[in-house]
Amino acid sequence: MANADLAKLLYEIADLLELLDVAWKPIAYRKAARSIESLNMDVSELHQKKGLEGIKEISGVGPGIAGKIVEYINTGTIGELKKLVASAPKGVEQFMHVPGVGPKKALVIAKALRVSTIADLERACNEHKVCKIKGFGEKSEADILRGISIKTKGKDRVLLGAILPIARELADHLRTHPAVQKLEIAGSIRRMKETCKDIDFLVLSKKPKAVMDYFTTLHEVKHVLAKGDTKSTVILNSNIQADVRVLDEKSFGAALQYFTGSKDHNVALRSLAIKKGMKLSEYGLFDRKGSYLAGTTEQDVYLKLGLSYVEPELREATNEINIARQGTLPQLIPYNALKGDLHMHTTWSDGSHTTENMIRAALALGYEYIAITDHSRSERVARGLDVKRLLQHKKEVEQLRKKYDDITILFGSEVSIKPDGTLDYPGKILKELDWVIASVHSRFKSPPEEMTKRIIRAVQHPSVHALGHPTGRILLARDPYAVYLDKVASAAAERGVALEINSSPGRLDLSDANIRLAKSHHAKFVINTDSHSTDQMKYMELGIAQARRGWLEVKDVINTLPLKKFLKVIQH
Ligand code: DGT
Ligand code: CA
Ligand code: ZN
Repeated sequence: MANADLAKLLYEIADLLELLDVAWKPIAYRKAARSIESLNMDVSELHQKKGLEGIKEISGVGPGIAGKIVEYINTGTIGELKKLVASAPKGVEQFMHVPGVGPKKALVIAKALRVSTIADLERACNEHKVCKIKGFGEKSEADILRGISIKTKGKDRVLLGAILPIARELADHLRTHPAVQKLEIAGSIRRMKETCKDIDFLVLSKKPKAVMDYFTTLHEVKHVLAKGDTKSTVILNSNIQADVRVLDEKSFGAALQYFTGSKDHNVALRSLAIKKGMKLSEYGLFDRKGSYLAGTTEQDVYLKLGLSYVEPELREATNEINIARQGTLPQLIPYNALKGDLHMHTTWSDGSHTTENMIRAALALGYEYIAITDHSRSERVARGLDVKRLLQHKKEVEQLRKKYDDITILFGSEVSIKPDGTLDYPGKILKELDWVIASVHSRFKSPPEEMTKRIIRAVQHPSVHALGHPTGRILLARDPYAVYLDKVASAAAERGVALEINSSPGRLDLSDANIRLAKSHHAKFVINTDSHSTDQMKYMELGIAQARRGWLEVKDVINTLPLKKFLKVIQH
């Protein structure tokens, strides 16, 4: 059982209690939800081992909530939640999950308009009924519409960070079957797109029927939607759809090319083939008379079309085909190019693991250097460090350096950028730090001129080395804030401040398009995980993928530098 599912229910109870104007309890439920989220073991396992007492030992979980948790472990539901949902006016529960609405507004809307479905609410916004409710305006109406579109658009997509491990595990499982000679993951996952709709597998086999039988009866499979001779579609236990296609040797490469997409890349490639008097399909590349030219490997297909090989991450029809014709595609940054991770949190602020745990994890990954960057003092919910605790933490790091001399540990901070563009510690304190990331954590809704000015002011501060998650977006949940990134990138480039590519699966901020934009303004980049626990350090791969989708090379990314050079570059 996933702790995340339970935490979600607890958050929901908190929201509903708040809606019903119950005092204190919402805070208690949220606190418990947060502890469950960052718990290092499965709650049901904990319950099995230690019973109710074990649950009560979780920090922030009192006896009342512990009882609810045990109820969830035993029955899969919480009676209290059902009761609360029933007592809230119809529709409220759905509305409050629309980004930008929340419990309070949801209640007002449901009462004022007597609407009970998201579709009704959308219609009411379009008919300008919402802006007429007391306390709402045209801006909040537009916000709600945007929230609905995020919610419905994102419905069928899954974060790459969530689908990739599922796809890989299933791929490994399928590869064990003797009839499977070769298996590749195609589609948006192979392109490492930040969100994906489904899993596309391609299998090379002489025994398609055996492969179909095996695939459709795997224990990971919940429903079989279609089972054919060479293609099947299933829904996995994780509710994700997966397709398998079986191919023969001669068309495996052509099919891999075709089913990797993107659709737009394929359209451009096919029209190039036509121009050259050839025909390209998922079965192969053929000449005018229909004789087979290529198809066993993707490389052959691109080569015969007169192109250099196009890496999957570049196949988005952003001009890669023209540039491949000239043979001048970038040498993309390799997946093993990074020498350090420069954004991570510890138990000093809102991380789940100690500084020492994080250092050990970084050592295990073979890094030459890392930076410890807990939150600054204004981030109260994230237990940001006041000056006194910051200096205490620094002492701890100085001690740990003696114990771990195989890795260079920079002592830094993720310092919040205040609304006026000043930083959350005085200049004298910032000078004590080896590495400073400046990030926006508040007032996301300022007009773009203001936000741009605010961020540029921070970037120009002499102590800042990097700009954290530069657009603040949360995938499938929150739009980026409005900011003129070209101007920010130029200012950063001028000051030698790196723009972060935050590898956290729900951020991947900067986006691929923004990376290209920033690069065109001569910005340099740093790829970090922003880990809040040791296991999140593995997400670096996603940030590198994003950098590759943004056409970056080794020279664009400062944490590809070996230690000495890196330290030189960050000296201001
Ligand atoms: P997704 O699944 O929405 O995250 O994105 P993809 O790119 O994986 O799309 P999907 O699964 O619908 O199809 C996989 C690839 O197959 C797609 O990238 C290109 C190719 N493909 C599928 N349908 C068509 C089509 O109608 N025309 C063309 N040219 N290619 C297609
Ligand atoms: Ca797909
Ligand atoms: Zn952070």
